[in-house]
Amino acid sequence: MISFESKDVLNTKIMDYIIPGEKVAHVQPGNNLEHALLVLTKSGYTAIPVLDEKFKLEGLISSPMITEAILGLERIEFEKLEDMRVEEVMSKDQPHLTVNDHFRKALGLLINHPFLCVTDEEGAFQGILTRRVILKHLNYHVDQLS
Ligand code: 2BA
Repeated sequence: MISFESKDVLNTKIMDYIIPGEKVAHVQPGNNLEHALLVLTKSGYTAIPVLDEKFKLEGLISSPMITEAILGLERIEFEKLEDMRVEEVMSKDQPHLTVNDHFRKALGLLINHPFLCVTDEEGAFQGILTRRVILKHLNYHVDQLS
C-alpha cells in the first residue's frame, strides 16, 4: 500500500504549481464563436477559460461546445460561428479553486476535470492548475517511496 511519509504532499498550497494567467489562452464572453474556435485551434487545447475584460472568471469553452452549438438538423451551420457569442455557449458551472486551496481539494476535482481555474477571493483569474502538473508532483513523491 502506498503511504506518504507525511501529509505534506496533500497539504501543499496550489499556488506554486499553477500556470499563471498571462500564459493561459483565453477568450472573452463577447467574442464570437469563430474567434473562440481560432484560439482553441491555434493553442491546441480542447477547452480554455472565458474571462471578462477585467480578468474575472466567467466560464469555460471547449471545441465540442462550439460544434454542438452550430450543429443543425442536417448539417453543421458554419455561418453561425460569426453570429453566436461565447457567452451563449460557455459552461458557467465549472468548479474552481481559490488561491489558498491545497492539493487535497484539487486532486478530487481533477478526476473529472482536466484543469481547474484559480481565482482570488474576489473572483479575479490567477491561472490554472492542470491534471498534468498534479500528476507530475504526485509521481515525484511516489518515486521517493521506492
Ligand atoms: P487538453 O487540451 O485536452 O490537453 C490534454 C493534455 O494534452 C494536456 O494536459 C497536455 O498534456 C497535452 N497538450 C494538449 N495541448 C497541448 C499544447 N498546446 N502544448 C503542450 N501540451 C498539450 P494538461 O497539461 O494537464 O492540460 C489539461 C487541460 O488544461 C488541457 O486539456 C487544456 O484544456 C487546459 N490547458 C492547459 N494549458 C493551458 C494553457 N496554457 N492555456 C489554456 N488552457 C490550457
